[in-house]
Amino acid sequence: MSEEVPNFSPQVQLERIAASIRQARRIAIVTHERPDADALGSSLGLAHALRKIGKEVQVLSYDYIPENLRFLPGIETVVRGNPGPETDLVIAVDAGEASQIGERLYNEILRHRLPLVVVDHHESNTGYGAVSAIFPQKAATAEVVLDLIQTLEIPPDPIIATCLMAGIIFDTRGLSIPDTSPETLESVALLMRSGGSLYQVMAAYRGQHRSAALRLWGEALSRLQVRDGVGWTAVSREMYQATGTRLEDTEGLANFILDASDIQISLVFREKPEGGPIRVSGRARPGINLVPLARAFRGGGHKMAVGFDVDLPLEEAVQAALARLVDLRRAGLLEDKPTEGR
Ligand SMILES: [Mn+2]
Repeated sequence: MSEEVPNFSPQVQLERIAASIRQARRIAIVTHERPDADALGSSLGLAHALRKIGKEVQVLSYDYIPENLRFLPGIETVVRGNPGPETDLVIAVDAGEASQIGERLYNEILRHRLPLVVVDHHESNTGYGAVSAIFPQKAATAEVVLDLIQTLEIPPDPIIATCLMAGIIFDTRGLSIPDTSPETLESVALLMRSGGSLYQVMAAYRGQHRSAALRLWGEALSRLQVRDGVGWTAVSREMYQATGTRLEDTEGLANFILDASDIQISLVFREKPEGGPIRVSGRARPGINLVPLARAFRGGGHKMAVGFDVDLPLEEAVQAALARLVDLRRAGLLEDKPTEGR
């Protein structure tokens, strides 16, 4: 693939992607592993739009679709599988690095030499596509997709609008993070006028937790520890058993803990019911960058929201991650230097 650095104006980038879409007939849309609302909402919104102009479109993902994203219109059309050799164009959305698409999918793209274009908002995007539209000033990839489908002169319908709105609402944590701009609100307004349901998306965002999940959170919260603005807790296999819950019932817990007034960084350590490494979710307030912590354990994410695995027993994993956090913080490596235009 080309190593092109995207230094064209946003409109030129969008025109170039639009041109490759117009030429293609069979299009595969791929996104990052462990897909979130922006990944799936952007993929599905784009897929619906491209079908409206006669394209044959598949959304591909090997990963489990989280329960709270099943409300996305068309979620049942996401298929596990590879883009076949007959694919004319692969569009990667919301994936900052080729590796995030997943080895299996990416290898197939390389093997069949399929043209790959990238639509994203991660500042860290490596520009792995032949053509890219990467707008770090956007709060969500869904906003970039909205610009793209407008460039293609496809008016958003209620289905497209709800999918894209989900990407924006979830990635901005309900329009609450500093990346939320007047343009973000204008995108949401446009999507509402197109028939998207802000009510439905917000309800899904707030999380329709089962009562069993609330009991699990209660267990986890009663064990919350706080030191120097870092709040952490651990979820053990016994806790899932006692409450009748699963790993995904912890979704949202790290954000919830971060809302405590005396906590600037939250970490939730989770055993998986089936065993394996400890999965860690980290969240932080503006001005803190958790990516170096995630990288130290070969994970990744955004400055204020990361995920990584620690291959140790639960209590040792907690101690290892906290020790690394303290070291990085002391070295000043978790400070988020202000960047231009954000
Ligand atoms: Mn995103």
